[in-house]
Amino acid sequence: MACENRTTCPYCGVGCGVIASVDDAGTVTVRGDPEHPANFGRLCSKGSALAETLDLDGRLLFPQINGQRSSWDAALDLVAERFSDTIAEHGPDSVAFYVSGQLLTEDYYVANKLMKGFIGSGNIDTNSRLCMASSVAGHRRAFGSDTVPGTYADLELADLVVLVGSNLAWCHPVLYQRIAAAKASRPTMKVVVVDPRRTATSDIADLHLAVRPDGDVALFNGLLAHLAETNRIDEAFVGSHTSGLAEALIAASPLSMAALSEATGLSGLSIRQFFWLFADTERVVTCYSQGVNQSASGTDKVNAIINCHLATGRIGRSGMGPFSLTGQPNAMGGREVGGLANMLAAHMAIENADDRDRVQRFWKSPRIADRPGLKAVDMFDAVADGRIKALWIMSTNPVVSMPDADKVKAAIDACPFVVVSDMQGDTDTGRLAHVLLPATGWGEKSGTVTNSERRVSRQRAFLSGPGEARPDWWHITEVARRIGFASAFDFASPADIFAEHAALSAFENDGSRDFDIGAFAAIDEDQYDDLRPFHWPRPATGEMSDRFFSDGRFYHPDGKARFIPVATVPVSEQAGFILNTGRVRDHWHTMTRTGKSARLSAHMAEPYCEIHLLDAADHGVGHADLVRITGQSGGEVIVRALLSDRQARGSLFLPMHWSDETASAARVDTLVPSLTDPVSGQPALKQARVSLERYSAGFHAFLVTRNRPSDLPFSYWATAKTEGGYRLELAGDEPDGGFGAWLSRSLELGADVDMVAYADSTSGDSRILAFDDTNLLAAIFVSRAPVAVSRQWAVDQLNVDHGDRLARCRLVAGRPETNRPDRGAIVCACFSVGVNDIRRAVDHGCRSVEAIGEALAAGTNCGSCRPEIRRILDAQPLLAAE
Ligand SMILES: Nc1nc2c(c(=O)[nH]1)N[C@H]1C(S)=C(S)[C@@H](COP(=O)(O)OP(=O)(O)OC[C@H]3O[C@@H](n4cnc5c(=O)[nH]c(N)nc54)[C@H](O)[C@@H]3O)O[C@H]1N2
Ligand SMILES: Nc1nc2c(c(=O)[nH]1)N[C@H]1C(S)=C(S)[C@@H](COP(=O)(O)OP(=O)(O)OC[C@H]3O[C@@H](n4cnc5c(=O)[nH]c(N)nc54)[C@H](O)[C@@H]3O)O[C@H]1N2
Ligand code: SF4
Ligand SMILES: [Mo]
Repeated sequence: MACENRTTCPYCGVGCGVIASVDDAGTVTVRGDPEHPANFGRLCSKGSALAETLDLDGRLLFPQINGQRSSWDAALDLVAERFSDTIAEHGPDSVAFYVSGQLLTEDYYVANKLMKGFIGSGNIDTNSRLCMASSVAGHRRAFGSDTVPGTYADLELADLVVLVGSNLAWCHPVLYQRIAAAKASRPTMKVVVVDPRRTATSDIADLHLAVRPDGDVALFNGLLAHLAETNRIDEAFVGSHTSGLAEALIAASPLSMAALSEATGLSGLSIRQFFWLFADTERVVTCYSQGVNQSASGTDKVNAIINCHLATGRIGRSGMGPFSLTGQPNAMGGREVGGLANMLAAHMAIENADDRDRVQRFWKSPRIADRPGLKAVDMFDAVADGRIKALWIMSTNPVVSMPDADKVKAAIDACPFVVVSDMQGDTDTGRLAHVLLPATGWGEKSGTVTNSERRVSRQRAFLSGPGEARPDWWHITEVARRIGFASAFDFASPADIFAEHAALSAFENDGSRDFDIGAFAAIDEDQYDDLRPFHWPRPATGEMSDRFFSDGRFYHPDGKARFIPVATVPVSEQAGFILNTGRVRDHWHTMTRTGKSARLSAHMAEPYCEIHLLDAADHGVGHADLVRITGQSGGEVIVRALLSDRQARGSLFLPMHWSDETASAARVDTLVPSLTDPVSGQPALKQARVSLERYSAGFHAFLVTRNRPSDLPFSYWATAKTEGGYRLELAGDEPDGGFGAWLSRSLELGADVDMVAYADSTSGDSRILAFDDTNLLAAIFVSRAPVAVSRQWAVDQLNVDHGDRLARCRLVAGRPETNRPDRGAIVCACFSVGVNDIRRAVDHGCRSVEAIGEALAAGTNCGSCRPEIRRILDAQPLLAAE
């Protein structure tokens, strides 16, 4: 009998409900929870592959001190002692926590309570600084609170959905599918995508505005001016419920269409089409994500968007409003507990003396941080210059994900005392820790998360933690007790913590603060176990609507919303390419979890740079060449070129996922300077300046192997998990003794291994294959040019029987036999359907995404690959390194 557990996906902010089943043999399978109101049973490719990420490969199983296994007591005592000593000697601001939107609310609550209330410093910041800080700041400027007004249902009810700087199809796939389904059933619904790149999301767009990088403020200022000129201002709403429109209009002072075109990089026609559509449609939702937040003008972009909604009164009503899409599963929960250095707790303000007093009385704490702490970039600067001497990093991998990543790496390396809590043992950040604390992960830990629409859902444990791994809240409370705060951190369970968090949200609130979940202040273990997903607010008494601001009341002291005057960003004329960075469909951040799944690794198996065909030609870069990209402050990456007409000219797009664990030199953030938005402190992660050149290597090679090589003496390498082994792309100089000797050495191939080799002295191509009695152990394809062998076919050879020794020679050709068709690069991760399968189906008469689905099942599970199937149908495949 399988045991079923309702839980929540640990990846993106859509917050899908998952049913995880564990059978008698302990095998886990997952499916979407049909009753969860975020996804109604759907899951994307990442959610569907969750069971494949639960193995123990690379898991941190025991605490470690300086690389040696230690007991929990020794590790916790040491952390408490070093933090206490540092605070005693250098004061509370000499220590810091750098935490994460992937912590559960309960973990986050105790971390914030310890730092702000008991250590007495504001020095707790989070990777949400890199993610949501501009939205938080924009909300607070406009509404007086960090409030997301609407719900997902509003996206389906809208007649126009504007997606600004959001690649929803890949980054919030289930929400994308909900919009796509709504549009399919109501074709009058329109979608506009504002993104410099033509992404998978633009495939459902009626209008794609390939805006100039950072042209967003100009676009929405232009829209505000247009709304005023064409008498579309909702005077009644503006008069009763807002202030500051006149100043905002002066700042948005109408540019001529030519100037607006210049500032936005868009044609006059497309600008007009957008303005007319927005002006004429009452039910508009404007969703925004990292193309908005991660910018030096991020907060202004947020307010430029909100200004247009306030001006038209399109907020707080069904099917309309500004909508910030949160990235991480618990970005919202982190904001609720005050995990940002400039927040307090329960949406109270650290700058406000009454709020500080209230929180301190509630916590009965000896002290309270009296000013904001250091924001992420400043925090790592303070680590670098020695002001911060003890640092605890939880559930984030800043050596990969922070801008100026080499500087951050050096700062952590030089810090006198670094603690890292992680599930994995060997992350780029964990390698630098003095103390490593093993954390339980998804499926092993319990707590709550809040999704983009303010819906709180339970994550439930259905597996026991491996080794001695313990939940993060336990790490923190144990250290707090040892520092001397036993009674304040005497929590027995996540339910206990949640109850206190709920009580604080209601404490002396009376409707003055948006975040109130007082209904759960007395929740007990059983009720917590049974907790169904709910929207906040949920005050102890009285009903509140799921949607905020329906009564036109905001949280500034005068109850009004504010228009914020925002200045149009001048067009930058710097030399070089603009480096745009972001995500791919099937990987999550630094890949410590999705990298474990062969299916998820098949979609994009190598770090790449998307470059416009003409820019590539200008730089002598051909299809599948390697390129070297250099940042202004010296960072450098080497990645595969992916030529495309979907990329804007003058821009490069690099995914953020590869680390020193998975590639030789592909940490994108080594190229990105730590320039931040002046209001929010959020780094501009999408607008670095870089230069590009073709990288010429003595040879290129492709290796499939059952075991991971023990050494990689190549100037370029990238590795990915495959079914039955690994695939590696290599380039550089020939290793000592040649490839055969290297393979034998580094894979520890015994003398009984059957090696089949082929070399063509004219072309320089060579191939070496190693077999045991029945299986392929490794195959390497070496060439002076980028290797042309079919990757998927080669990978598949790890999983077929090669007992017939004569047939082995045929493999050397590197080409599939006709009875074993080559799938080509994997498009559908759920059913492992490749591009060649789809092309063959097209040849056999399949002419629609649905027909392909019927023939091959591709696109019929999570649906994340449907835009790519459509593109293959349109004969415009986007293929990485193939
Ligand atoms: N598959 C996958 N999904 C994820 C994640 C993941 O790692 N993998 N991470 C999650 C997290 S934490 C986050 S924050 C979200 C991020 O979700 P998104 O914000 O949707 O993703 P990104 O790829 O970072 O960037 C979005 C788009 O911004 C565009 N852009 C760049 N510069 C500009 C600009 O100046 N103006 C405008 N308008 N657009 C611009 C980029 O071209 C890119 O397509 O995704 C979440 N979901
Ligand atoms: N250039 C560029 N840089 C970016 C971005 C970008 O778009 N461009 N995006 C930024 C954004 S929006 C984000 S959110 C960040 C994300 O960047 P990170 O937060 O650094 O990335 P993750 O890989 O999600 O790191 C999470 C870590 O926590 C571990 N972990 C997982 N679950 C648990 C748990 O329950 N407990 C503990 N203790 N550890 C756990 C994982 O193994 C992993 O090491 O990157 C930012 N950096
Ligand atoms: S859309 Fe995908 S990654 Fe996001 S919560 Fe749902 S299943 Fe998880
Ligand atoms: Mo994020």
